[in-house]
Amino acid sequence: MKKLLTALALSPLLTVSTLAHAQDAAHAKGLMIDQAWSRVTTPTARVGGGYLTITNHGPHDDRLLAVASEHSGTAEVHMMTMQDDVMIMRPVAEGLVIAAGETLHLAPGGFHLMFMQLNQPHVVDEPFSATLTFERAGSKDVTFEVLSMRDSMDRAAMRDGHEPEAEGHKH
Ligand SMILES: [Cu+2]
Repeated sequence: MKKLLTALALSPLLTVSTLAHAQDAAHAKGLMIDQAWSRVTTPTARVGGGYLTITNHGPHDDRLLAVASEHSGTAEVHMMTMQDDVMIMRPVAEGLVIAAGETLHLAPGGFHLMFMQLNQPHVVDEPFSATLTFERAGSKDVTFEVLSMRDSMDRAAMRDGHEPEAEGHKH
C-alpha cells in the first residue's frame, strides 16, 4: 500500500484520472453493496457463510456470477430450499439475478454465499474480504465483518422484520 501511495504521489495526473474513473464506474454501474457479514466458525470449520444486501440502482438487471476469497479454496452462491421436510442448500445454477431497481438480501435461511475449503476460520472482529463478480458491474471487493453467534442471530432476526432503513440501533 505504501508503494502504491508513493507511486500515486509522484504522478498527480494519474491519481486524478484514476480516481475519477473509478467513481464514474461505481455510479454508472449502479450496484450498491452493504451490510456484508458472516458468523464466527469453529477453529476447524471447513465452510462459512456470507450475507449481504445488494441494491441495483441501475436500469438493467444484473447477475451475481461468482465469488472468490483468499481464505477459501472455493466459494459459491447458494440457496436454501425445503426438500422432503429437510432444509438443503445448493448452488444457484445460472447466477443470482438482482433486478433493476430491486434490493436483494442474502441472509440465513435464504440466498447466501458459501465459503468452502476454508484455510482459516472466521474469527469475531476479524473481517475478511471477497471478490464478487457480476455480469454487468464486473468485480467488486467486499469486506465482511464477522459476528459472534449471538450477534449473528440478532442480525438475522432483524432482517426478518425490517428493511435496512429501519435498522437504527447498533449492538
Ligand atoms: Cu450454503
